[in-house]
Amino acid sequence: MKTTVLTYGTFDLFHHGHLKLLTRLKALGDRLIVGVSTDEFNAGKGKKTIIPFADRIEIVQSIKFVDLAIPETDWGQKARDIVAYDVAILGMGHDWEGKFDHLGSLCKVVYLPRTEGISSTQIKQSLGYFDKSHLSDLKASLDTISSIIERLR
Ligand code: C2G
Repeated sequence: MKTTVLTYGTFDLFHHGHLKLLTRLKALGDRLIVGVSTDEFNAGKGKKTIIPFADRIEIVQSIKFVDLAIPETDWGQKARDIVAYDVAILGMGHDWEGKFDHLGSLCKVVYLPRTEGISSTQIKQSLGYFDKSHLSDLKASLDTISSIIERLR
């Protein structure tokens, strides 16, 4: 009897926090199904992604231990997916703690610790830092570093 694990996410700018979570979820069972939020569903979450849905789901499906990637189109689909795929465990990062407990009547619901120090939002902010509006800040920092080096010579 295969144990199917199910999770959902945006997986924008896929990073090691996502990978670690998916790795730990797969270790809970034999089959891992990942719902990837569509761009339209993300708009509903108030999330604008950098990477379009088609590319985000292709990346997730390409992960060798992900058995199936499916579109996530609405909040209500979790219950349908749990039944349709005979899911034993729904797993999410702990930022969702408690939000899906109501699905506990259909399957086990677990929340795993997030990976600290990385998030799609942080990556976007870092990318934003190097746009032209920050060049003066960057130049000032470089000038400071140069003067410190001069003094140390
Ligand atoms: N995550 C993590 N560590 C991070 C970042 C994210 O463990 N440093 C986890 C999140 O807790 C989540 C999963 O990776 O379980 C996907 O994160 P997001 O792409 O941010 O997904 P989110 O926008 O939270 O969408 O219906 C549920 C939603 O689709 C979840």
